[in-house]
Amino acid sequence: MTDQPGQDRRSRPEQRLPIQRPPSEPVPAERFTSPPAIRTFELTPERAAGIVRQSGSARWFGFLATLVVVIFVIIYYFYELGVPGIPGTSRLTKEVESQQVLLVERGYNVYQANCARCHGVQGEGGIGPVLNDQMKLFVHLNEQYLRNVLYAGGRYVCGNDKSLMPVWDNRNGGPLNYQQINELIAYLRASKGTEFTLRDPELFEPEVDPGTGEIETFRGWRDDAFRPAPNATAVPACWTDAFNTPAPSGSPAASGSAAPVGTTVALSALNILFEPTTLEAPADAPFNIEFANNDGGIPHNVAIRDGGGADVFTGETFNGVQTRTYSVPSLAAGAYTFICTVHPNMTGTLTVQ
Ligand code: HEC
Ligand SMILES: [Cu+2]
Repeated sequence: MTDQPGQDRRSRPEQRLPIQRPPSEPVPAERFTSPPAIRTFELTPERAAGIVRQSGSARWFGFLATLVVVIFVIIYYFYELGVPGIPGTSRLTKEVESQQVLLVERGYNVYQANCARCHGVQGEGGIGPVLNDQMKLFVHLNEQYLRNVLYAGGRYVCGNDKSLMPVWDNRNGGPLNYQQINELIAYLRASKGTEFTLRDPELFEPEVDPGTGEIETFRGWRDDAFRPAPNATAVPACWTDAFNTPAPSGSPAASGSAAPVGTTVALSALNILFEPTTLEAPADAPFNIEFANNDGGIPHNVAIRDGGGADVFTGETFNGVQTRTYSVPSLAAGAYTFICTVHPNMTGTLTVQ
């Protein structure tokens, strides 16, 4: 560069606006379309590599997304239905079981409130027949039978229209609704192997034993492992038939036809109770019991047990109203109890002296 601009200015042609336009040329036809570089479909190697990379990761993404869904479905399947071969892993089964437990726990309260006074707190029997017998629970007391008995009342059992057991189902005029009947049946058939929580009948809160501070529990009656012996006699359809068979031979059972010898004591049964409940008899001498069953259509008998609970005499069971005289063999002095085999709640004391 020089510091003499004048010189410089002189040496160059002076440029002034407007600048002269260059001579116009005819425009090539191609200028009206996109340039050939854009119109070409060929891939550059970079672009091709980019596409390959992109679709590769898209495939991975799709594969992983599908995998997540598939794994979820499999896990959920096993979560709901349980892992094969591992018991207790199925959510659905657990749900069903907890529903069943709830039914049984409610059924316990329904039973204690309505049935225990006749059938015993543990189903051991009383005015009504025993219910906790394994042989009975095995087939006789099945769900449908229980439904029928509760619907029709005690007359369903032996056809006795004077049966002491009323109708329970409210579709037939009884006091229990459909749900309570289901709960009862669940309790009657509940397993011995399961421990259930005792709950307050109104609040349904677990009952706590005030002594130990622990939650009180109960168990069902039915033994899951029970199988009747091959030669076992089936439970008769009518429960009293089990008592009407004569006492086994060899036992000192008496029949009404034997001629009375020795002292005779009178005993009667009315409304599933003995009257009187205390008897006296002479020691070491045979005596007779004149037994009047005044309960129409209801079977009773008299059996005598010694202090240790062993049977010393079992009288024949017969339906009322009837009177029979039992001949009792001589007994040693002591205190005995007499019971009705049919109704375990019918008891009295016999003093032999
Ligand atoms: C008033 C006493 C009484 C009450 C309360 C009672 N029962 Fe009974 N139950 C009987 C008598 C008695 C029989 C026998 C039927 C007959 O032959 O008369 C019987 C029979 C039955 C039988 C049939 C037993 C068998 O061996 O076939 C079942 C089951 C039964 N009761 C369940 C119940 C249930 C469940 C309740 C509570 C809702 C209940 N009972 C309440 C007196 C009672
Ligand atoms: Cu009886």
